[in-house]
Amino acid sequence: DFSCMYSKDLLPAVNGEDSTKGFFQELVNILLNYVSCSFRRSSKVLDFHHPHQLKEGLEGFSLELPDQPENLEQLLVDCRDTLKYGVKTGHPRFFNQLSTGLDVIGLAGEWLTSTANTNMFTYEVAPVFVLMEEVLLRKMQGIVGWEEGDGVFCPGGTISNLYSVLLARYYFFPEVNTKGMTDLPRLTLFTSAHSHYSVKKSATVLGIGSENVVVVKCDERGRMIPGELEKSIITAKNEGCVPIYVNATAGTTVFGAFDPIKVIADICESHGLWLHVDAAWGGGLLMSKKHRMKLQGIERAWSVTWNPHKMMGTPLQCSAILVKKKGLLQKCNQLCAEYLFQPDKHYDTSYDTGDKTIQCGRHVDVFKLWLMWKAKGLEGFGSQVNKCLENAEYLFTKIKQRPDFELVFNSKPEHSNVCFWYIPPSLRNMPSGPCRNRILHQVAPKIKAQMMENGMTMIGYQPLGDKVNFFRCVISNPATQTEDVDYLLEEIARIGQD
Ligand code: ABU
Repeated sequence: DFSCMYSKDLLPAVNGEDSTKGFFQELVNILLNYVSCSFRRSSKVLDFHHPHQLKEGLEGFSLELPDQPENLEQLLVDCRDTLKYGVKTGHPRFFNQLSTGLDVIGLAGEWLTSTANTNMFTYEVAPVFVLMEEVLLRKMQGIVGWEEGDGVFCPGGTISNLYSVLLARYYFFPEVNTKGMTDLPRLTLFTSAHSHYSVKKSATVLGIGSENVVVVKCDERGRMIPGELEKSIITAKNEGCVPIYVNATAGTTVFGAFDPIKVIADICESHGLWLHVDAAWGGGLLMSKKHRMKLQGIERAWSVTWNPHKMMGTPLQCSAILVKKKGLLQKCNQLCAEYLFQPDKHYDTSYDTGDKTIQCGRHVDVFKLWLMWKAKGLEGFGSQVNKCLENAEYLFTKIKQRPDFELVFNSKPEHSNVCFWYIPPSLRNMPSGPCRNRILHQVAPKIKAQMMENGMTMIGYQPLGDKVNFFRCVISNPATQTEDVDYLLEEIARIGQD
């Protein structure tokens, strides 16, 4: 009976072993029930409540913190309710984000990681995890096509991209670490109009300034136009700026486009620029024999962002920055804090990887990926990726066949992003133009709002450039089947009838 028990009755309390076991068993039941529900199509993806409703408290679930301890039964109820009012991102009908799915082995890895509760900064407190990170980074570098390299797992693609700009700036101007930006010329970065906002954010964070990020034009599919890049670099130089860095995206966030890396690499080479490939989303395709050619030229990058928590289905978060030049991360970031990185330790201190990073404490993000890799192998990941892209192609074909949907662009998706509008009956015969666009812009948000209230599926929308709000379906969940794709379209059409 947990209603009479409190956290003080659990370990390390004397005789606390049985109560701890019992408490965990109850918790595991809650988690297992959630996992099963997540895969059940009849269960909801979400049970939506507005922020004020959750803040006010719901049926015994309160976010407020007490002064007096609450009993274990209440804590178990709180755990159950936390999951109940959340979003089942592992549900086969959750299409809202690039990171989806609920990989059982990955989840086991995450549980173990939390149980171990250690820090990645030194070998002495994370010996196995530090070596696993080395093994994973080496494997990923090999798949990119490098013979050697460096890298680190960090908190998400934005931070990985931040590392790439940080390293590029340090590579060309190492004095920046001591003198700051004052002695530096006006640096310029280049990235495409469809790239992730993190390149601009990096420029802001690093004091380069977002106005010094040149946004290069894309073709209609969202791929950087190399000729435009070359022109922009020449213009920047003529204006007295100093170009240092080009970001090529492998799998843009909205369209899933792949920039032509080989041609961009030629341009970078001829101008002596750092080439970064943001493959946060598209990196997973390197695992597939069928699709890896979409990243041709990535081996010529100086750094690569690759997020296994996206296309490879690793639980959040798991993002790597890979760096071609060995030792640069360490040189750029080390401050040799003596309380952590003592040089006179009795083991090989090159494994105290913490000083390579911009963090101090660092979460263990590698074990779940290492375990998944053991479970699936390269081939298993490859099949997983292939299946997601097949489902995306299925969706693309279905939309093409239906008169009530319209594709944002007509060519086959390169990644698993499919972008489309739902056209309500009243708009179907209206000529295209500002009036139709104004109405169409409101359609996706209205459908999404109703969809979230119903809770049976979830998909994102956004405007982009001159395109009014459209849906972006992304498929990265291996649990998703064609029947789920059909369901999504039917649900949109059903809600969208006017
Ligand atoms: N960092 C990009 C994630 C965006 C998305 O899931 O839609």
